[in-house]
Amino acid sequence: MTVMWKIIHLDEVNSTNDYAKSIAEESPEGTVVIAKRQTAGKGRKGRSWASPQGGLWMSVILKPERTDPRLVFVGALAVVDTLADFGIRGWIKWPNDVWVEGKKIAGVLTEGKAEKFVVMGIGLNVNNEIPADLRETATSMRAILGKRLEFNEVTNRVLAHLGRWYKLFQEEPLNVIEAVKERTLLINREVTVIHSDGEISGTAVDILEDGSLLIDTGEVRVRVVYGDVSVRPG
Ligand code: BT5
Repeated sequence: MTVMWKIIHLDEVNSTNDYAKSIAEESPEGTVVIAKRQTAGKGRKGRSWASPQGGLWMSVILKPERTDPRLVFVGALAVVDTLADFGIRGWIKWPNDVWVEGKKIAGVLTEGKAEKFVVMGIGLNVNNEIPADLRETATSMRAILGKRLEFNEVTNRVLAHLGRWYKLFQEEPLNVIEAVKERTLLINREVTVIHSDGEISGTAVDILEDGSLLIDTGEVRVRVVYGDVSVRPG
């Protein structure tokens, strides 16, 4: 079923994800919260997400039949396709980042309440400044194209692609996994996966049907379900 989007626009909020979670149970699927600025934008594991004016900070309320961690890929794919519409080549860095020209341009954070709702937060640097401490590692659509973009056009594109990938995901999640594999940076690259209890280094060889990353250490093949992947240079 195609989702109808209903957008709530806010000037400022701590985090669109937190706001969306607070209204999720009584809101229909397809409710979208967009804020001009977030004062406490968040990434995974308590990290912060810089959210000055000019970027797309949005959270989408979804109500899939089952909670599925692979849903995060739907957000990343929507961003990659949006970038392509504006002539930018983006890559998915498993599991939840989008990179352009060696820098991070977007991140996806899914949260939720099992069997009730999923809130998919997407942060995409569009026209915003990149804070000084992130300039080595982050970029924006404006920085890549050398011009400001029509913000609403970017938002509409993200939502259109999101609706399409979400529908495909519900019909057949494996199509989504295949699409991620085609757009990922990591396959055949040397990676280091940082876990809560250590690190594994090796070659990323595949993304499996369950969305996990398969690493070949030279001795064994390890399936990484969730982690922080850093691509080792060289
Ligand atoms: C993410 O976390 O990449 C998920 C980011 C999700 C942000 C959206 S915005 C709308 C919604 N509301 C929220 O509160 N959050 C979501 P993670 O993989 O943990 O990456 C976080 C790291 O990315 C930080 O530690 C920084 O190194 C870097 N970072 C922070 N802000 C950035 C930015 N604007 N652009 C690029 N990199 C950034």
